Amino acid sequence: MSIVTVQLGQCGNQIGGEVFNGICSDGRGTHGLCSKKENESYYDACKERFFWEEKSKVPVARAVLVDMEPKVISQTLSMAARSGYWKYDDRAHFCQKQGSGNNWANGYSVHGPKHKEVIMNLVQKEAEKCDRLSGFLTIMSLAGGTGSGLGAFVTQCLRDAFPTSFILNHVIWPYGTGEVIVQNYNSVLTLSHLYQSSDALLVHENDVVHKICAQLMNIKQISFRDANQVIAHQLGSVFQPTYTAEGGLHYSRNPLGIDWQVRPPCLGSSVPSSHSTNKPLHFNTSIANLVILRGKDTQSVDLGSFRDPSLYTSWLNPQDAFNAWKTPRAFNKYEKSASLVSNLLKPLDDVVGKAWNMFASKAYVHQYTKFGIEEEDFLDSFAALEQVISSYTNL
Ligand SMILES: Nc1nc2c(ncn2[C@@H]2O[C@H](COP(=O)(O)OP(=O)(O)OP(=O)(O)O)[C@@H](O)[C@H]2O)c(=O)[nH]1
Ligand SMILES: [Mg+2]
Repeated sequence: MSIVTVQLGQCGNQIGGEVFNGICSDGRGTHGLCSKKENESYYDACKERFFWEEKSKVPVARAVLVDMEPKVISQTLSMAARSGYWKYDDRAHFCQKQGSGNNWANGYSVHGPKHKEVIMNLVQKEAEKCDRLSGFLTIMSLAGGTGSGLGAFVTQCLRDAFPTSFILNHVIWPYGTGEVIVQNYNSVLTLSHLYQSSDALLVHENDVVHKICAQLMNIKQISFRDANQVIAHQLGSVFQPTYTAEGGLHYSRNPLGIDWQVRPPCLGSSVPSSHSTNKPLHFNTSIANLVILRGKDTQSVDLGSFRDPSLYTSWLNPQDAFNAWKTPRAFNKYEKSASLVSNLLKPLDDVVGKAWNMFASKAYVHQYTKFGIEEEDFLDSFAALEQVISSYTNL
């Protein structure tokens, strides 16, 4: 099964490059713990999933790179080519001269419709190269203008063009004290739109990743590159091949095929009540947890505590809500590794609250109406996300 990745904006392209780098170096590596045959079958599955092979035999990423400015794309292309182990297709990128200026409306309402055809043609070409397409992975930030606005638009186009394919959106949550003044607006608009067309959102918070770099890795001057390597590592540990449930030497599990997220039954579009922060909210109930174990002794690990019914909402059987994927092939030279994918809500509540406070004084709203995003659109987005928060808190 293959995944087509769409990298959007500065953040999406920089992270995408690190993801393919990490996946390729993990895949190529050999591990003493595993037989040659096992390593080969792992690498074959990894290549089928993320790369196609040209005559030159250098794996080519199944990816489309999109940004409204050229710099990051050209850096990302040459970084890949320099590695010598994999590359991007020279024709699979699209850029313009000037970014979206951190304006979601510019990305969504201007650049989106204007460049829809060429972007979707590139995606179509990548999809046609897959014998078995398992779905799409988009990578973007929530706070800028291109990744978030154009990314939301492109996700809708993907949904229309590939109605039965799985769409997973990986999004970067901005730093709490961010660099972009309108980051909470952009985040609210993106999330509410993705919610309509995406099958699953996978989130990394920049603050959390920063903490990992500072406290666990002891990095003094933390760059985006450091953060992106942590993110790429975590994504790789989720997306690299694992055995199917039946066990045996079959790396055929579709990593996009699980029920990552349960949609609330309806998305209201009424005007939201003013955002209250003093009522106690409960964030700890899970809809689903996925644990991925790789390396030594995976069969003997006790995962019983993940099956505790009190972790999950009462209408779900913990047996269905919890998934464990295991494989003896070690990830990235770790003897053993474990990754957890779980649902999180707290940051959503914070971002919606901050955006709502800003919206109440109509700050910066004219920058959006200028490009055709009206106050009504903001209100619909707030209402949709309030509904999500309420559905999750009532689990
Ligand atoms: N983790 C991580 N975050 C990034 C990176 N680059 C930018 N960001 C975050 O992304 C947000 C800014 O969005 P960008 O991706 O730069 O914006 P863009 O999509 O290029 O949009 P425009 O520049 O407005 O056209 C901020 O929250 C940054 O912290 C990166 O390489 N890694
Ligand atoms: Mg940019």
